[in-house]
Amino acid sequence: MMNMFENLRKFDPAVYSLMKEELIRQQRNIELIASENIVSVEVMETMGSHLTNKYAEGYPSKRYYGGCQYIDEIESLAIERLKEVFGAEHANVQPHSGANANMGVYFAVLKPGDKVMGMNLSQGGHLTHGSPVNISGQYFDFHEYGVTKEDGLIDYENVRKIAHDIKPKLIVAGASAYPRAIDFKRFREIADEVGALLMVDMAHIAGLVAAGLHENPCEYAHFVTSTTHKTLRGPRGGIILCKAEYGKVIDKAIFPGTQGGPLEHIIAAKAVCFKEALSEKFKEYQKQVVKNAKVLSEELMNRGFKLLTEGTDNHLILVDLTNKNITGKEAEKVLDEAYITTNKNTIPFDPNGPFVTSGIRIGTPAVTTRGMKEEDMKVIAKAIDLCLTYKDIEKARELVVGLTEKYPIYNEHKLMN
Ligand code: DSN
Repeated sequence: MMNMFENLRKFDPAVYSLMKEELIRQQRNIELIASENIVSVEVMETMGSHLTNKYAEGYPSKRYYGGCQYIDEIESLAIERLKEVFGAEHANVQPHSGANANMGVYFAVLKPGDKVMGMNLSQGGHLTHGSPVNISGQYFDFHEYGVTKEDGLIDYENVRKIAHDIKPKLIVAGASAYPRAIDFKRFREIADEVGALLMVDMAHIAGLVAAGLHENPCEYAHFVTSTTHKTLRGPRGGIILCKAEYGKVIDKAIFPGTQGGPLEHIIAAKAVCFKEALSEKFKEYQKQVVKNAKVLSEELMNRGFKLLTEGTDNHLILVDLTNKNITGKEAEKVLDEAYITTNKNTIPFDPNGPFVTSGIRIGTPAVTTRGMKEEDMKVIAKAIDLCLTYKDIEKARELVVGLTEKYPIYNEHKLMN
């Protein structure tokens, strides 16, 4: 079978060999980072194509460059498929990332200094939801809400209270480390009570929403942003969905507001991802992601691990390590030695800072793409326990290698020799 990167191998052995090392790492390791996934070869082929040669500033049939007739069709296809996946009225497929998508919405509806509400980063929010180190927190007057100490769930009454106190122009809902379903309807009610707009960043759960396994924020929010590479399993990139009345202002905020030329090779790969997301197979995949996360959370709890909210409704689990005498940073390192990839993560009210943390975040999208099921989650829980409780890295590694050899990635396609 043909090596997909044969020309690169001959021309640039330095880059080729590092890419190969990374492929070996991906094959050997159990990928539990909740925001990562493994794209199809079809998505990968489209990303690595000649479409990267084309400039196409503007939008389909309104470009600032000639020669865009096929690019226009590709981008229109991506837009129509995306609208169908989420039942949205308007879609913009040009944001280069989730951060750019969020910035696009802010630029569309806010002025510097405007009041906004977002979820506290160390309680599950996102950097771009008003963190003081991010442009969002520096240009806008963000006020944070969070979860309760008692149960780790979003404190909706407190959200309402803050909203009434400060009267924000925009409320941002959505999280990057929250294991439970988010009540978008309730967020919209609160927004309406104070005359605010509602933006939902559904990056983590977009695949679940597409499969009907989580309430669809498009029903309630004025704006919905997402990445395309997490549970949605597409190329690395961003999208914005909105009500038709905001279509023009959103498009303008992305181009020319905050971006230049769109990445049409990525937009084409997004179109391929959306076609995948419309399939029955994709729904089955997402169901398995959720089932796997449930089993993994139960197995971890049975083994004495403390989980935020004592379980999960979605694809991710937040492990509170405070009873295990190990920090998140140390746990990430120990697990990596056993070929288990996770990320350290703050837990709500974390006594340690963001570089050390007291938790790890675990997700099932990538292992599910490899074909792993409930029985395999039990093996993963055992391997994690061996690492973090019994410090038996060698035994854990044996379990991991057993699994990753059983479920190879890109098996039928020879990517690299
Ligand atoms: N950095 C992503 C994550 O890991 O959740 C969010 O953008």
